[in-house]
Amino acid sequence: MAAITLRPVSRCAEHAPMSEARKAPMRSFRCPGRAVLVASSFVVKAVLRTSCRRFVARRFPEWLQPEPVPVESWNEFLGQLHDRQPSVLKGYGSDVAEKWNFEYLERQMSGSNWRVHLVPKENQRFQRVYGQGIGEGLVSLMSFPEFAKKSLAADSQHSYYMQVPYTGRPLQELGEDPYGAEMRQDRESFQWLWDVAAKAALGELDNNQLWIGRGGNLTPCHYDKAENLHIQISGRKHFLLIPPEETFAVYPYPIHHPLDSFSMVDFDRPDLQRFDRFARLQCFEATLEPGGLLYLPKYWWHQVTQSIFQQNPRCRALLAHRFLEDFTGGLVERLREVSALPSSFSTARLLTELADDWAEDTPPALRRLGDTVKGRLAELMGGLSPEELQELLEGTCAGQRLFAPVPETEVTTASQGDLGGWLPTQ
Ligand SMILES: O=C(O)CCC(=O)C(=O)O
Repeated sequence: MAAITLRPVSRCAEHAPMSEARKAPMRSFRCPGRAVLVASSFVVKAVLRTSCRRFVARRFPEWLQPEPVPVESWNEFLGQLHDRQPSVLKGYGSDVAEKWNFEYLERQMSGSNWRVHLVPKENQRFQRVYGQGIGEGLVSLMSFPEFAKKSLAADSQHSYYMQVPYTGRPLQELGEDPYGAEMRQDRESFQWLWDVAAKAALGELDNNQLWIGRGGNLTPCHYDKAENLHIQISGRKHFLLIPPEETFAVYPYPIHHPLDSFSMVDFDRPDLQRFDRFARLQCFEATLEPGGLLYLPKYWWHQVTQSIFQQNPRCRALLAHRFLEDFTGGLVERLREVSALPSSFSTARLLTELADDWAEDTPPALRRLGDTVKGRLAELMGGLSPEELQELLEGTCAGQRLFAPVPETEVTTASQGDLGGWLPTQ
């Protein structure tokens, strides 16, 4: 098969370049811990914000009222990307919205088996990492017709959610293209994203992941190490977004736990005694309609829910245009990113371990470095005491060991850029 090469197209060239965007009138957008300047178009936004607020008020308790993510014009959107702040652009993402329904996808994806997440219907939590004692569910390979039939069956015991690569590295590694001719052609509709990525210096694209479901599913709160542009093709999705600065209010699983990029808090039924900082969480919300594009910066925590229309179980498809993950790993790189808490958290943990384990011969400079990182973390988290910080680093928050050692179990993971479990059977 010919390699799938995707070249930038000129759709964005019609729009003003970034330098123009920066000249637009500016206003302040409140974001926890900092003020970010963005340009604005007041009239449209006022309407959008009102509907967003009504929605918010229905879904969240008084103490968890998210701010809406700004819905921007093209230039403002680029400005937000440039500042690495989440933002929504309406009406850009999808020329294919009308035709990507279950019937069309079934025709175009009939030649292969595809990776589908499968969880008990009563919880519908697709946390992408499964195993005994970790999370109920699994990842299974099935044909598209089987997936469509099962996910639409009212009496099914399970919920189904497909997550497959549409372009990028996983397909190139595969060496063949499992999509039908028309769906290959559809990739042209998304090529303008390359221009967006280049303008905002988002880095190298790794893959596009296609998420397909019938609605009602929940992807629990987690963060990714990749910059992400989400395009809603059909149906509607709600994103709850939490800045990296709030990491410790969402209580990540302890480092090295299979779910260590996930929050331990059940957002629907938070245990506020155990997770008391959750009650002070500052978060944002975005609702994506077909054609909507969300910029989700790396390290931002997100919980995603799909809307469901009982009368009309249409397909909900979302394309996640995902850039190379941050695997730098180098200490210097990590320290440079000290405001991106999850990675600093690992660094602090590592340095603490070093300092503790090699008490005799740990070079003083390394110990000082550990203390500096810990100090900065405590500061960023709003002035935690050294004891509280130590508790978090050790995964013993709320005064009790949160996890017994992970049980001997096979862990099925389908998270982040790892699409390795997906194989065609033809
Ligand atoms: O759309 C979803 O349900 C999940 C998307 C997501 O969490 C991601 O792309 O990281």
